[in-house]
Amino acid sequence: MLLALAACSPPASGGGGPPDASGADSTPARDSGAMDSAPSPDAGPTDTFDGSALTDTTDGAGGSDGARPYCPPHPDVTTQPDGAPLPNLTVLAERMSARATFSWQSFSAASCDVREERCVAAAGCRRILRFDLVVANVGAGDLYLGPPNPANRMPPTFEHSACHNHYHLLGFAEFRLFDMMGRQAGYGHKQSFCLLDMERRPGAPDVPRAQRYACNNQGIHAGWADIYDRSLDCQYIDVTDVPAGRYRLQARINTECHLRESDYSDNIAEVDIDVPPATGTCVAPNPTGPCPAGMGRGLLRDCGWTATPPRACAPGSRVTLGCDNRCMPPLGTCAGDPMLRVCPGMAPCTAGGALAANDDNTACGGGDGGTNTCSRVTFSCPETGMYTVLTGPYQAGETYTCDVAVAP
Ligand SMILES: [Ca+2]
Ligand SMILES: [Ca+2]
Repeated sequence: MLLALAACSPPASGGGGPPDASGADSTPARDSGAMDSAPSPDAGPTDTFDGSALTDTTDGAGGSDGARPYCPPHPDVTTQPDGAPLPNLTVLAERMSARATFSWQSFSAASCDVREERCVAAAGCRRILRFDLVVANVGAGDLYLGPPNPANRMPPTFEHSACHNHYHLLGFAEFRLFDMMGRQAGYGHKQSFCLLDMERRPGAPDVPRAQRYACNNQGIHAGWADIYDRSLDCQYIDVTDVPAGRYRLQARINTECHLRESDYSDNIAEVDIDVPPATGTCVAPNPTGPCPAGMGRGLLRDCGWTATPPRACAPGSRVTLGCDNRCMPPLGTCAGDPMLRVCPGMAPCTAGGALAANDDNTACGGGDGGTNTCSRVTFSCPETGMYTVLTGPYQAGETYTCDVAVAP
């Protein structure tokens, strides 16, 4: 299913942080390109948490509108008819800390996290605090964005990501870490690509049982929640330089107020979190090794792949291959939701070193809510005249078939 999700590789655990209860990803697969993150390096705007949590100190504009405490005057992009009940998004604070983990991760300079999103301060070995962001619609009406297409994804609200090849909704969420003196110690920034129904909220009246919105028709139904799993790109704060101690983790959503809501005062959640002393360090990613709990999702993961025997090609020639018998011309066979990565030479490679990679061949059928979850890539044969194809399921451990064929 998706385009570019889970980030990189899953290094050694960094010490005694909050227990990683999960063991397995409990969240449903985000159906399609999911989301991403954003430009804004380590520092980001500064803010303080105490007192004026609802008063923006960075964006300047806005503040005077009582109904939108920190909203700059941006247009909203939702499409509720006039008079229809409005949605109300809120962050579930307890879910931020419930599965928080500290770990070391090696970021290549070519990774989207570094190259475009700048979610970490620099390439190399970084210590990151990963956590889930659960955004519930507790309002009376649906949040509705509709199909993601260029017609309604134009600047300044939406920005095209060359790295992930899809449109980012700007100003979806910001994360900050404060010390107990209220000083900002870390910053993260995420831009949603895909808002959808992922979890039905218990207890809400008249909540439909079936998911209504997905990546091809985006929104969050009243009574449902969207989940940004901790394994996703940029769903973290870089804490490499943060000393051990108690901190306050803050998430703020709909920061630019592009999404129209009935209440903007509940868009900030804060939870205390203990940063343990740093231990361990990055371990070299092993693309064909097992995936640590919660980290085995998406095209960029560096675990859970299966290597196929090296193949030869004519250096410089264009090679197309795939396990995609749902597009013309058919190539190989596909079942489930496979992915492909092509590595130069005769050994498995990390995401940053790949010649090409693909989750869903969206050229036909579409992966984002469409029907084609099969994979196909085209790349230039490297100078060595050898390449190695890795295959794997979108979600590590799931059943899939990816019998690769090379186009004649
Ligand atoms: Ca709200
Ligand atoms: Ca796929």
